[in-house]
Amino acid sequence: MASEKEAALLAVPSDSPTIFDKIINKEIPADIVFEDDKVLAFRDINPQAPVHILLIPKVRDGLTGLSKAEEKNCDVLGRLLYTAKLVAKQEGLLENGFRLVINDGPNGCQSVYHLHLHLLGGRQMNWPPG
Ligand code: TR5
Repeated sequence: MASEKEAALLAVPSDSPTIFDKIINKEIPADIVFEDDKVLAFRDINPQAPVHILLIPKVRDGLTGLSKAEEKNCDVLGRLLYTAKLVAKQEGLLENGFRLVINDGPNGCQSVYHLHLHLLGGRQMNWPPG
């Protein structure tokens, strides 16, 4: 069976509803750490660090990925970044730092086509990323 990342390499970019819509609509459970009217943040099911949280816009509005961003999306993009800082603080990551990642498209290893930020922390990160 293909791993999540192998599946990502095979994933076809699509505008169809994703698993994140079900999480937004509370049709499937998620470990939600932050929610307001625009942004939802929940723990990644397959964490790559002691803290691994996904931040998503609650309304996708065409944002299958960052490459689809338009000027009309600037407010929610800013809100996502600022919320990442709030959640990093909530998770105790401000002192030692953290990493934000946006995977985009097949080369970026994106597997879920609903824009999301990965907030990773709680360990030393490496550079360059794989
Ligand atoms: O590969 P990209 O950047 O698209 O990231 C998608 C992320 O969604 C991966 O890190 C997955 O581990 C994560 N993911 C996938 C599912 C899922 C999830 N995180 C929380 N809850 C999840 N559920 C319930 N189902 C998933 N298929």
